[in-house]
Amino acid sequence: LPPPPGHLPPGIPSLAQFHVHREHITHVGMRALWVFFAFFTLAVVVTLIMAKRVERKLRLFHLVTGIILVTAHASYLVMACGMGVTWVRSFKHAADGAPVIRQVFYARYIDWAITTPLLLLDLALLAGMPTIQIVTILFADLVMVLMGLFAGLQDSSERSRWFLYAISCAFYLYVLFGIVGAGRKAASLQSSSVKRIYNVTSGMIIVLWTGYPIIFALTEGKGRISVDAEVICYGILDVLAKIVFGFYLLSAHSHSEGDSVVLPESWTEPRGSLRYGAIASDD
Ligand code: RET
Repeated sequence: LPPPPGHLPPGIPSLAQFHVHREHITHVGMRALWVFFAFFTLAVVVTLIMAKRVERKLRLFHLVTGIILVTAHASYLVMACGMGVTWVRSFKHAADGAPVIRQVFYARYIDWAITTPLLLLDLALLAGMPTIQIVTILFADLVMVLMGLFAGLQDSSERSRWFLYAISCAFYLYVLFGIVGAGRKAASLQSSSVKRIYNVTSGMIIVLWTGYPIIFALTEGKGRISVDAEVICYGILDVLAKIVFGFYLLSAHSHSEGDSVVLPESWTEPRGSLRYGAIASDD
């Protein structure tokens, strides 16, 4: 046992100096994580059923949406099991002057690094954007998420945390300009139903995605809201930006006959029994 304060040898700091205030998730936030996990599990099952109902060559959006939902499902499972989380110093001080450390769920950034490019891919495929523009927007989005991750983990300097945040926001703006500029231009060449679906889905992205940097600024940035509230706010946005967005796209698109994205046969049909991968069987 450490000696009681006041009985320490000279030169040894008192234990009171090591006191830190911890902001962490409680049973409310943990329960919320399990509820979001259940939502995503259900959404994966519904997507599979919806995919089975259409021809294989029309399943591109089901595939992309399915991967997005499975990733979110896995990420909520990991977080609900108490993984993918770390302690990061917050730059504020508790009422008693003690430094504050806060739990940061970095697992969600791994989720976003996979799912946000795929959500943008959904939109880009709908609009029929040129490949080079799709690649540029997807990479800008990836940089946005990675810069955000390092902003969230940066705890040696508050200024550099905000600097990384600002860079991430700049990449986010680039993505938004891509959606309203190049994306809209490509969509304007498509049928009126695709144009309408593009307007709704791109509008959803602009409104919902903007919530994420706001929550970040209030939590990892300023430490204004609790870890539980953060989990619930991100969870609601995730459900809207992944499940509601995905199902709207799937149902609206499958009702607009005639202008569905059709996969090339080589993507959906077996490659023939004569070949093992790229090598012919008699080689
Ligand atoms: C961060 C912090 C740094 C600044 C910006 C951010 C943007 C995050 C976004 C996340 C979108 C997530 C989605 C998840 C899936 O459902 C990284 C929070 C700009 C836009 C759509």
